Amino acid sequence: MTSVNGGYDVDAIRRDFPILGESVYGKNLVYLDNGASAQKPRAVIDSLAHVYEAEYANVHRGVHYMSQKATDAMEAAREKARALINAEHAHEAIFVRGATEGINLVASSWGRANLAPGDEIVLSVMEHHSNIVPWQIVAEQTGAAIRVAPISDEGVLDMDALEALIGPRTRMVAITHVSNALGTVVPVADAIRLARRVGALVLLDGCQAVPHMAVDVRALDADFYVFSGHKLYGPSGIGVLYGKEALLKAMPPYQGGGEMIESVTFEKTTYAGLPFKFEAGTPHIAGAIGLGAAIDYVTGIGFERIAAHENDVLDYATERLGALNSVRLIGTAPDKAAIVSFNLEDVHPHDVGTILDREGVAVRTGHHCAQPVMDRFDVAATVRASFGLYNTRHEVDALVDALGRVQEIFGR
Ligand code: C6P
Repeated sequence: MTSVNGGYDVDAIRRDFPILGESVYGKNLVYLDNGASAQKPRAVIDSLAHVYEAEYANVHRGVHYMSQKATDAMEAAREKARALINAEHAHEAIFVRGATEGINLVASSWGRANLAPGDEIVLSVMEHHSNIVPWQIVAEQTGAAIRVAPISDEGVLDMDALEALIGPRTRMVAITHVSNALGTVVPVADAIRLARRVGALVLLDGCQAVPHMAVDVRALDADFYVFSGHKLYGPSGIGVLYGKEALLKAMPPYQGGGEMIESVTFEKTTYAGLPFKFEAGTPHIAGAIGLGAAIDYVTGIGFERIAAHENDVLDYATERLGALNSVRLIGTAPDKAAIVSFNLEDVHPHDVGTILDREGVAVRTGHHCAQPVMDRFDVAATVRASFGLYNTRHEVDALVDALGRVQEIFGR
């Protein structure tokens, strides 16, 4: 079952992921919940074990050998994160717990320092709650207002409406690069051009983009970009906030504590430089190093090949699901990445998910932390299959067969 994509050997790739050999309820695991979190290749698992076996101590503090070794390994991982998104400087890559913390950091630090009553933050309808709620909190604290750009029935961002919303009061445009609920790829470069006309900043939520495509923050001219390690085949509890150096330098710290200071007295405390100013406390050392291993893994395969493979699986899934009369696809944008959301007639998505699970097929059901998207399509929830670099057409067949089982049970 080798893919036809330039020698992309999906069987060999699958063997890199031990968990894919597991069975659930006596069936082969068909893991189609990568949008929630991706599985880990042996290289990442080994790197975590290696940290604790051979190079663990606290970082940036000790003069001793092990501390030095752990520090070097963590800083090497930061350099890998820099290269992954083509940032100019490694110190523009701040290690955070994940995309959620990255957005909260910007909303809180930049937002409280720069927003005033009358200022506007522009979001889109298809944001994850992580890119809505932090802005609502800072809007409440500063008197700024939130404006929301609509999407079409296909789930495409309405660029005319976005253009009309971005005006002289806009200070920040915070939008997703790829929608987690719909799979839509947003033309973020165009959105950034619109923001530039009025001097507004742009934060891109790259959580669902970074695992599927090459990202170049400099070519995009993004001001801030966030992603989570666990969706990129790395550990959970670690992610990256990219910010342009000048912006990060001007921002006040988000949290205070060890590691982020230059000197502390009760009279006056001065802060460390980048990236440490934003990394208070002992970081997720092994997580950062494991994320570096994950970055090596995906870049070793290459995003062009990953995208070609995943798009083939996505097209096949769209075709097979679209051919079922009982299926309503939700999110049919022409440009999509690795996600297919749908409902099955009047069967509740949770019932669908539960039956699929008994067939060994793992999908996510619910509102996907994107309730405004559910409201937009007038549904309470959807079933979402989200693909990764190891999924196959054969697994799409398993999903479709399992949906047949749902229809049997519900007498459809
Ligand atoms: N979406 C999903 O099943 P964290 O939890 O911080 O790693 O990522 C938050 C987040 C932010 N933006 C987007 C676009 C996301 O998809 C997510 C996480 C998962 O869709 C879990 S809710």
